Amino acid sequence: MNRLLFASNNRHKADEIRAILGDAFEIVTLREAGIEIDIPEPHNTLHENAREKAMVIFSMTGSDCFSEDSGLEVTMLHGAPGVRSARYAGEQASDSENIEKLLRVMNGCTERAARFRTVISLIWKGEEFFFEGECIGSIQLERSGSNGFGYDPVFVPEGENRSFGEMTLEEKKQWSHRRKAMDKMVAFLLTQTDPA
Ligand code: ITT
Repeated sequence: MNRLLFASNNRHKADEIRAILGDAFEIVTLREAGIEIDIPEPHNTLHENAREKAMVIFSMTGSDCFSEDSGLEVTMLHGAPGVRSARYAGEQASDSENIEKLLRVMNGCTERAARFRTVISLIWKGEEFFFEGECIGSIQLERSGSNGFGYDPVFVPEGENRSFGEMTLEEKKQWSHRRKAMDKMVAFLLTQTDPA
């Protein structure tokens, strides 16, 4: 099985990515690789932050690795919280505090369109490749469900009436921005490696 180092400290992302990949690749998180690091995300774009995370880990390990930066972009907020999604309500904000702020800022708004975006940076044989995915949807008036992470309890993908927070990993996968970006990375890797 092919092993890939995932430059992330977010266990929810790792769980989702494992559910997406099945047996084709073995994902090793930073913690599992014994790497304790909180990589800064100082940039204004998902691409630059994804690159930063992958490059830091590649320069430490020399191993093929990938990272991903994701964000929620709300139309009426001109794309906010965007790259600041994890820190929307403050540097150490919890998921619940971020949702609370979002619902407060959007209080009374009838225009609730939003999308999730993921950008993956893969460092493969010393070269960098980007893969992107998005999921269009809307922000509910209230939370529902407790599955997933981040803004899942308030985000409803277009074509569904349940939030991501009400879905299993398998159900979220059908709609997920992360799955769409991962599919592109896997398609690329399958042209490069033997998944057997
Ligand atoms: P790493 O950088 O260690 O990978 P992180 O949690 O800091 O983990 P990001 O910088 O990419 O990850 O921040 C993404 C934030 O966007 C995340 O904390 C959530 O608030 C939100 N987010 C991204 N994808 C999401 C999803 O599928 N469901 C709900 N919220 C999501």
